[in-house]
Amino acid sequence: MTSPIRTERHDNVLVIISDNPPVNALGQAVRAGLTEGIAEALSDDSVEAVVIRCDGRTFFAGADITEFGKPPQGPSLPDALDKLEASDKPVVAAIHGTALGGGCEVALACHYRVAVPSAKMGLPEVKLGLIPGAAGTQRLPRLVGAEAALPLVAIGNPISAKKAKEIGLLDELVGEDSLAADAIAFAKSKIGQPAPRSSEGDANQDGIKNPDIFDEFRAKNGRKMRGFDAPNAAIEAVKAAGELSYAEGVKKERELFGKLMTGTQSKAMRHYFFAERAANKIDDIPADTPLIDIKKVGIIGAGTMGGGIAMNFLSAGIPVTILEMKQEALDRGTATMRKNYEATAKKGRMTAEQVEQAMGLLTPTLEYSDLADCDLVIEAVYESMDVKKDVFGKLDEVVKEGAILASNTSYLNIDEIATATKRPGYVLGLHFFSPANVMKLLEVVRGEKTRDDVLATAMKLSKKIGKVAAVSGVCPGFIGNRMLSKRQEQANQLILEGANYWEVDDVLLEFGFPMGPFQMGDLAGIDIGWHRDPSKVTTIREALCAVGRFGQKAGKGFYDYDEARQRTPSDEVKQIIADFAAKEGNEQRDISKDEIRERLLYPMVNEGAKILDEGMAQRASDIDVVWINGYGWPLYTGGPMFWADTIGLDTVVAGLEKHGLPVSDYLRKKAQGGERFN
Ligand code: 3H9
Repeated sequence: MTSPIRTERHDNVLVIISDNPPVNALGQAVRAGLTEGIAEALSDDSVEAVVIRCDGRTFFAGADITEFGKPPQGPSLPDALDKLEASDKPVVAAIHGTALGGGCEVALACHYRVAVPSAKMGLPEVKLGLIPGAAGTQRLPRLVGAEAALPLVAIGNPISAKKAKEIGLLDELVGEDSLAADAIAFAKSKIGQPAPRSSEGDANQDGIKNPDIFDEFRAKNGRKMRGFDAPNAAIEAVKAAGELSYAEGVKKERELFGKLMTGTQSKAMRHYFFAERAANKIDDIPADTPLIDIKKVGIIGAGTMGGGIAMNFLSAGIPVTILEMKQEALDRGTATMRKNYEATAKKGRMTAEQVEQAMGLLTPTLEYSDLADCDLVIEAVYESMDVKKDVFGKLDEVVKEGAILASNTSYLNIDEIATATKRPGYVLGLHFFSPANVMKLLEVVRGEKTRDDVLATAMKLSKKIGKVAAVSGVCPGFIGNRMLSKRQEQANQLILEGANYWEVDDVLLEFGFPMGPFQMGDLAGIDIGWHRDPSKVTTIREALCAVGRFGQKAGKGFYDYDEARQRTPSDEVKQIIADFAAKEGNEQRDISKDEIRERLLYPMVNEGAKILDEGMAQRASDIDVVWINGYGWPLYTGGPMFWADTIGLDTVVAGLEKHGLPVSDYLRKKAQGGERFN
């Protein structure tokens, strides 16, 4: 097998080049090649400096994740990097693309780092439930200080080359198109100088002088880190870099890394990494299916949903024409979009110029005919089959041939909507989640007649607008809401049987959800879909509406809210529920947290199994992607289906049976066969 590493001589500089597509992951052959390259440089007296760079789209994007969990094959990355750093000839990392994880650690072990301005650097291991394992947690703080290292190691977002230069992670920015030559020139300029080694630096004194930075960091990022093991280990490792010798610090890192690698969280998060990428692929559609060019998008409805959807395209530089029925609604919708952009700019995530750029791509209109030249039109109008069919009929008349017509419906039948047009092949569902400019998930609903190129275009477009897409077949509620309804059924039933509604919420919070079903109800508004007749009470929600408890916006719903929107359980609601339960003839009893958790979550797994059995989801991991991105299922459990695999499908079946809940044949068969979903 040919090595992915080759060397080139440029005068007295040896250039070690990796060519390991797609992302130059640091697999065994790359590590071996790097080690050989350094040995070659050291054994040749005519070589006076070394450059390490990569071909293809990026510098090393990290360790090869597919090797994790398999027996290790030497040389290990830490060993390879120690050899590299020990070189007495200057070694320069020449960075383009993304130097991530192990790739960033390669750069840290080099004596110097230069990069093109578009490059990014980072240690995203926490996103895989890990911390850097090739001394990154020890070299980085020594190089840039603990305070600058903390967010990189414990939050894991990459930083721009400019920022990397500012904090001292990069020595020099070089020409965007002249990296190879500039890096060689840089290396030559360092010949004869003592090699600076980041394992020997001591810039981390900031963490010693002000040890509070660690607690402050924890306090500031507590919400983001809640439930995750890796960020705390990351903080511990960075702290150790200040307190221990380099060798002891590395030992500490190795211990923490090893524990995380064998734990359940990292397994789940690595599952998710590949799940997200798999979800974008459609099994029965060839990868080279020609796509439809989407140069202009139409949106129908400038309400919260329509406006949010439009912002996705505007932010990606795609012009949008947005249609409303009345000028006032159009003005209100456009003003809200501007306000949202300006709020983002205030937080420093956009420049004022970018706000104007985005808004400049928006054309508001009251005329259907203005949508004629759109390549894709998405309707986000009222959830009624008649209304949707009417809209699609009109669209079919005015919008050019070959354009895609999409519905943002969250549960209506796309096939029926498509019958209102003469182009059912060009109809599909694009189910965005609210707030649509923020939530990552896009459920792409494949109708019976949806053409391959239409679906493939939607998947590609989803990436362009920064969404994580998963395909669903046509069924009520698609993947996400269909499973949610099973959880909601149990939540409603549990409070009638005696569980306190705040306990139901708390069980889900403890599991790792950002909120429970009753908090969610309060946030969305209890009065959604209410008939507005206080004398007609057939559900608990109607009983709450009847006494003006409409949710957070009214200051009271299931909970009472104070000025800071802090919730407190309400005696009034407790009484309403008890009265309602008595009226329905429900016997009240104490219900344990375990029972609550099992009854909320196991029926979802059962529904997920049915969705798979019916072919409504392509793969179990797609269901995990939907729930993690659309409903706040905790990432560190890997999603509902991976979580079920982790606790065992037989456990789920036994739990469902214990609580007298239905078990699908598909789930039962899998459990009996000792199989997993993923
Ligand atoms: C680490 O480094 C641990 C060390 O500290 C310790 C060692 C001791 N390995 O995302 P894309 C595949 S942990 C294997 O669609 P993009 C990916 O599955 C690692 N495969 O492209 C996909 O395959 P397919 C720390 C990998 O342009 C294909 O490459 N590093 C790896 O949208 C294209 O990927 C990270 O966590 C990998 N490391 O984004 C970085 N990375 O085509 C992880 C990618 O079959 N990677 N693949 O579906 C990324 O964030 C993105 O891939 C990147 C490119 C930004 C680089």
